[in-house]
Amino acid sequence: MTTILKLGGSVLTEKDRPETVDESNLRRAATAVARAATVAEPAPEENDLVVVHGGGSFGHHHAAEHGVTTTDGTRDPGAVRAIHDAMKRLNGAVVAALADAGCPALPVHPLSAAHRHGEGELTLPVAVVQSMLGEGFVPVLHGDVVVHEDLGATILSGDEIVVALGSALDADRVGVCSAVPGVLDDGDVVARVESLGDVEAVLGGSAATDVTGGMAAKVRELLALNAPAYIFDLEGLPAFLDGEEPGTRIG
Ligand code: IP8
Repeated sequence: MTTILKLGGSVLTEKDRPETVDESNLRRAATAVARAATVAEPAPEENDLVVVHGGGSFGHHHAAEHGVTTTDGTRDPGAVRAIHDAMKRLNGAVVAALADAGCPALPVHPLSAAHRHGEGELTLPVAVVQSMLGEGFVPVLHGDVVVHEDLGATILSGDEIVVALGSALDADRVGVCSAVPGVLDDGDVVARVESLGDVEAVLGGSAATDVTGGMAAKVRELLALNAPAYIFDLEGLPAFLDGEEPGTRIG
């Protein structure tokens, strides 16, 4: 069983304070992940878990400062390093929290392996992730800045990594732990979204435009996966890791 879990940057960091980890949320998430990675049932060797985390107040802060997005690139190596180094600091904090909780976590930095080319297609080699899983480790990847043919370097979001890994590893389940308990329709969690039509119907009745756009984009990407995906909040994380279906099921 292969599970991919995205821990949202808005869960792990304090969004409005540059480079500030939300220590209590991080500890909560790490405890739940460590438990799932080490429980006897199913045996850890039959239970491959890959963690991906977002940028929160680390990557996004520096990306905005340098005007770098998923489509606006930079050729300034200092800007690339500033964004990447911030993400490495957050990744270090996440891996350390997982390790403290007893999880065999190891860092994987996309800048050193992934790139975009052609029309923006992503190549993300997964051999190292597979080897880590084979040896019982829990790889921890993160949203990053990556080299982009003809644009210098652009942002690679954690969501894109989740989708790429989902296909490449033929994942059985995908979980996205976000700041909200699922796809919301007038404050109520929608149990299941099965098509783009459902997304539009539901998110049409939702709150702020930027939040809606973010959630709609997330849902659209997750619908492209073969595996069922779930969007939930920290409250739902232990249930997801136990094989239950918290929040909204996508697909
Ligand atoms: O928070 C973005 O990842 P996301 C990573 O998953 C950077 O969109 C470097 C801003």
